[in-house]
Amino acid sequence: MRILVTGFEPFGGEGRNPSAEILGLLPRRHAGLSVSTLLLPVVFGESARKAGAAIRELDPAAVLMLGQAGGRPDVTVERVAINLDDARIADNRRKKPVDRPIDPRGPAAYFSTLPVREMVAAINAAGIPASLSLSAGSFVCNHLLYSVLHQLAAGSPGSAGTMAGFIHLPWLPDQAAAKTGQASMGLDLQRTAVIAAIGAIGASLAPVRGGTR
Ligand code: PCA
Repeated sequence: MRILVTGFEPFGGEGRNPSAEILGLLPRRHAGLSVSTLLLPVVFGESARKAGAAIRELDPAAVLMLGQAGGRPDVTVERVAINLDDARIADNRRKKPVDRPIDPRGPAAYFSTLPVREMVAAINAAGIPASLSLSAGSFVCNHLLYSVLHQLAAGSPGSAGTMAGFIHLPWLPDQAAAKTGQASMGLDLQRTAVIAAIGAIGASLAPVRGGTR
């Protein structure tokens, strides 16, 4: 069985994004899962199309998307994606949609289909602050999560039963260094958190191991 882990390029004028840097630091296998990684552009539309193509090609059992949520003090496992693009800043192609549905015919929201509570528990058990989040925002991360869950719900070929969800990561210490009073977390802890979350996902898939994936 395979897990696809995605990360995002830096955006908003910053030089780093922990979600990009973690991709190269993950083990190739963990918790019974082969780990594939994909770096995505911080661009409405294009990010979702690239992820969708990789899901069709790889047919993973799970998709774990990662992004940076600067200012959050802990690792947040997102519970929900909403059908709304509403950008406060431009994406990396200068697109800045305001109050636009992602799909006018789509449902208002989707729940993550990953074992979110177990993921938080696994990260906490590794000694790292983490919590559930009720909003992935309305920028490219929410757009990607909604679009991937929408694609999977539509049962496009090669995606039957694939679970998907999102983790937002804090700023790295040097990103927060010049921003007075802002929270951050070192890359090594963030990496350990993501590996713990993959462990929880692998454990939740274990009962179906030996199936078609
Ligand atoms: N965070 C942004 C987009 C890319 C990223 O890493 C977000 O939270 O929408």
